[in-house]
Amino acid sequence: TRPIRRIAPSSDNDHLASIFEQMGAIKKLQKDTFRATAYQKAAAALRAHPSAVVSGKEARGIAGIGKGMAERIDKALEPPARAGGVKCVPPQPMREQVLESGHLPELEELKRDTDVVALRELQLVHGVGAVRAGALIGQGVRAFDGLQQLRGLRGPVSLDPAQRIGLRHAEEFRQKIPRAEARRHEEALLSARDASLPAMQLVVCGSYRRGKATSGDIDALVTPTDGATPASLLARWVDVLRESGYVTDTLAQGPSKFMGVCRLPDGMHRRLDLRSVPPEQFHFATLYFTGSNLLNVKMRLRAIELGMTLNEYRLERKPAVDGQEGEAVPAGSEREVFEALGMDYLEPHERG
Ligand code: DCP
Ligand code: MG
Ligand code: MN
Repeated sequence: TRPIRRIAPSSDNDHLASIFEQMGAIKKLQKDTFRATAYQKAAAALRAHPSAVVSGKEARGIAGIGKGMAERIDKALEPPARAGGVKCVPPQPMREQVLESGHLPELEELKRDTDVVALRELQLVHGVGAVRAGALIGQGVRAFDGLQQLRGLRGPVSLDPAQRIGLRHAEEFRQKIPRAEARRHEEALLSARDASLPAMQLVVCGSYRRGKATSGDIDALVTPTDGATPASLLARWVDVLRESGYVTDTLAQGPSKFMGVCRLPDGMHRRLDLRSVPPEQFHFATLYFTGSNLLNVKMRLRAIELGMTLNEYRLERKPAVDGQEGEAVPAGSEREVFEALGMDYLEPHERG
């Protein structure tokens, strides 16, 4: 009973889509069916779109995104006004952060509504998104009490296995990982690597690599150094970590991505994200997986200005003829990616 949900091939617009799903769910709760539908359509269009949308103008070209939604996309992509930064692009594990950081002003206002508070609480359960949370509220499940209710609930409310795991660890997942603990996760991962898979490069990325005092989860990137495929490496790596008791649950697993739960022998359950890439993508993936989200958005925009495309896999020049493959710009380090974009290099702790 392990691989649970398939990971969609492109999650580039997840952040925008979930903001719109939030709005859709809220409008539905408020019986504003017309707007609810518009938001849901826009969210679905964004999820189906194969590449990261970086402006409202660009989004206008997508079926299902009209002028109003395009304006909201621009607002949602705006860098945060407050210094010291709320994140621009919310990460997946805790959907709460979508609400916490959405600078869509309408969303900010709505947050005070009691149903919306409930919507947010329920989404603390990993895997419970706006749609499911809205349905639960419709059944009278509310706020944090809702979590307790949910545990005993039978019948019409069904939770999939990943949602059950999220629910089981909900209180622990709410708590940030202190840096000292994150460092011990890094040590544990490195020694498991040394003992079992020495032909693997490993770097702990995310907020930990950016030097943050606390982290929401542990993000680790691996690449084979012996010609193995990233997929076989990831499968073996997860097996090693599961056998040692470090990985306790799997939320979703694909060929290059693992989302699950881990814990140190004496520690709390923590969210763990693993990614495995081929060596030629390693520096692009390190850059992406280190973030911040906001820096990633900035760098992608900068690439577009220069007629290039940057993503977690590569940097390429736009092809002269549409439909042809773009010319890849190689990078032997993160620094070379910054250089190719004409940007000053930022050390990880300077990346926001
Ligand atoms: N990332 C991104 N866009 C997303 C999700 C993630 O660019 N929608 C990138 C940048 C993030 C990195 O992946 O820094 C890791 O994602 P996390 O969600 O784990 O975010 P952080 O590690 O930065 O913060 P946290 O401490 O909340 O985990
Ligand atoms: Mg993280
Ligand atoms: Mn993560």
